[in-house]
Amino acid sequence: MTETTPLIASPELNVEGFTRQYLRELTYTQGTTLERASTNDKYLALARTVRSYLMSRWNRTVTQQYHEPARAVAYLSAEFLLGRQLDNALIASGLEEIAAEGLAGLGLSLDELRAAEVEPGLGNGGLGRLAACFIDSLATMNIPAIGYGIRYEFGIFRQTFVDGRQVEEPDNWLDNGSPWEIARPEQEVEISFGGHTETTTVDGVEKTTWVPGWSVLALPYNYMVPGYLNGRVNTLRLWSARATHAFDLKIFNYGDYAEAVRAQTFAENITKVLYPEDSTPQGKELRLQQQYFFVAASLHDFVERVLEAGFDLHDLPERVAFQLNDTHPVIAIPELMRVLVDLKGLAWDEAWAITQKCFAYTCHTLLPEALEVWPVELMSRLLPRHMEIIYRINDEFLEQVRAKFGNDEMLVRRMSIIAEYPERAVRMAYLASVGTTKINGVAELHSQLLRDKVLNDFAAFAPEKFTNVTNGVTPRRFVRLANPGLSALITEAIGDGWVTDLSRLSELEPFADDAEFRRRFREIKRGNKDRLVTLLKNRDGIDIDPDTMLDVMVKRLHEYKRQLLKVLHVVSQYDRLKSGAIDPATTVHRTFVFGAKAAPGYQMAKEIIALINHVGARVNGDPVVSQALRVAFPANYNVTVAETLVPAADLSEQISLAGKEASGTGNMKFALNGALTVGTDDGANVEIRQLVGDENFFLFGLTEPEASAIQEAGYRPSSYYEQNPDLRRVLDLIASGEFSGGDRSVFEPIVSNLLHEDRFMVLADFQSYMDAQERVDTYYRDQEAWSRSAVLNVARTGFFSSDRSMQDYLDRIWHASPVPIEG
Ligand code: B1N
Repeated sequence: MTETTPLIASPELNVEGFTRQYLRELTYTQGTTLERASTNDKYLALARTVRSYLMSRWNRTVTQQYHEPARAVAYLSAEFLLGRQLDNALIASGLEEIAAEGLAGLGLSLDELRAAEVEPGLGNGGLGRLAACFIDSLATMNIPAIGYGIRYEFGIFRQTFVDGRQVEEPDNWLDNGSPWEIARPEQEVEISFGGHTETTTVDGVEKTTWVPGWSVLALPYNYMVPGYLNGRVNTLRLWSARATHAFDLKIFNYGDYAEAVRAQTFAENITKVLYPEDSTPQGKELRLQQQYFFVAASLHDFVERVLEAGFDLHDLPERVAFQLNDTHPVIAIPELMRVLVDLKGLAWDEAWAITQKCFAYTCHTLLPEALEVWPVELMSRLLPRHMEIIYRINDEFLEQVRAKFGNDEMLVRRMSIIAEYPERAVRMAYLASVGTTKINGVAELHSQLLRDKVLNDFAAFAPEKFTNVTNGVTPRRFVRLANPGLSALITEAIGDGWVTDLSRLSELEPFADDAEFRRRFREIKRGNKDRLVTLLKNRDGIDIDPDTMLDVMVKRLHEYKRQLLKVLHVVSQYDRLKSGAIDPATTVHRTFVFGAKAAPGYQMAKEIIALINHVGARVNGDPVVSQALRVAFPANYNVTVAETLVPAADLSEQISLAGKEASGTGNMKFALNGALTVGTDDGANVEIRQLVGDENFFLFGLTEPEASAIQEAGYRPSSYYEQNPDLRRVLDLIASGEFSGGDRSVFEPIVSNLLHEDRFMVLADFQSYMDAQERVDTYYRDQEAWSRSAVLNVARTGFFSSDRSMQDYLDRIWHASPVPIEG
């Protein structure tokens, strides 16, 4: 491709240039005037203005990639939880101050307009947000990378509370226009499903073809992924489903207009909605359709469009590393085999060697029920050719297992990609383990447990495949953007290099002992609390007191994360304040902030939400208790809320049962913003504590080996109830109807589950948690000591930048190198 487009300069990077471009967008794109424009018009014009500054960088990046192809990373993920785009684009383009000034000159407020953006909630929680952090880091580190995912028409549901219970509403994020995406209908891809396979023998060679039953179109939408001030803009490509034209036409020709429109709807269903399950896949047919849909479109896109014509596919591993974000895209493995063998005519063994080299797999869980399996019946019906390919992969793999370990049929059955019970099903994590070069966990402890427990047979078979990459978060969004006050203080102290090299935060260490620095640090924290006060007041009508300790637990609602343990602590404090055991005047005043969505079908999680809200109402309504203790549970916690909440927090609650949280990433965001952690020895907490030091972290609870040992010996939660009078009071109080208007039946299922099952050992860790909270109170009274620890948390957690995670993936898995953008 020779470029003949005359160079169109970006708008000038000054207030005048910005203002001119803004008025142009308002006039020519929005078709309105300053006087008539709605807030949404003004926001859209702003978004397009900022976008126009990044556009030539985007073009330059794509053109350079075309002329100097290098090994690229293709990150395949069913979720990208991006958060708002405007702010990030503003800092990446260096436009922040210019935009604020330019808008002010027109009588507009940047803050007001940025609040008009509806965030794309195309993910559930940590896994989706991690993908968004990773592509931000790859762009900033100048790595040729492309993200591939799904453009859900409805992202994660909007949560509201009715009588304290969760109600889900559709997330119409596209309703007000979507200025950050560019559709490329001419690059659509046809994706097929169903039908049957046919095998013929030509010149003694067997050849199988798939004769599909139906197909849909995958329409790509491109999103900019701007690097931070480095001239690179990578691409995130999200696929949307449409009916095929042929299908339409055929029905139109029969004259059945209504049927043709129905077909359209049927096709578009595939990308209609994000499944709101976090860690508990439901095995729904539509979900498998989604997975195959985006994966097949992405592989096709890379092979047929990104690679130059005539590219020798034997060299594919030199040009791409496909990273599989959990098992959701693992169907890509048999799909690439199908492309190479059936469509491109490569021999099976060659194709298999290429496939294994191209893929790597990240596992994000330890819960056995979270590992995806697809019934063979469903897989054969929807993807008959892929099912055959999986069988052959499995047969050859199990032959190797026998060759290596002898004819241990128990072992062979354990390692088979096909499970036999309770029904025949494809174990996607096993397929991923067999079909990739590398398998990684997301924190040291998690990777070790993967090797020792969840995938131990596979680790014995191919130990060299297993590695760890501890998660990270992007410092651009979660420090620089979310915490402007702290960012300015850090930059004043050590310069601004930390934004792209977070390890430099260690240079802050000496400032922990500087009283003036600590005073300013506290002042910033206080200012961040004021921002949160305003947000919760305006958004939720919730009043919180910025002079209390902000004790925050925000994450998906799941029993293993143990929001219940936090509730038991709140109830215990309530009880002690009410009974006079502690004095509301002298105790440390706390605001407990919760944020959590429950999967809509997860009953127990929804009961726990109701319990939090009911306890909150009782606590906040009690004239004595509420002097010292308040509960705030804003509905619909999302990335946008996190950006105000995280910088305001004093205490970060990371209290999962040891061995259950793969990593956690909220834990990193809080520590980086100077909250202290009360946490178990789980996930990345382990590494946070090692780095910040025991004296700056409130550790409690069983270790993973201890918890496992108790489980093996037979865990009896009621024994803790019987032996601990404090715990008994708390559980009895909940059971008494104290928080349910006297109705004892409402929370009975929760209490009874804790007493008789308690899968995640809440009762076993209760006392240890209460003791840790006692230490928190004592420490918080010494504000100098507390803020010293808080500064040290910031100074010592630079390791948790997603830039570092990306460097680890590059070194251990991808082996790709930076390509700076010229010009
Ligand atoms: O992935 C995060 C980790 O920090 C968390 O510890 C982990 O819980 C989270 C099915 C998941 N694991 N599995 C999921 C999400 C959606 C879905 O449909 C599973 N999310 C995690 C990042 O590594």
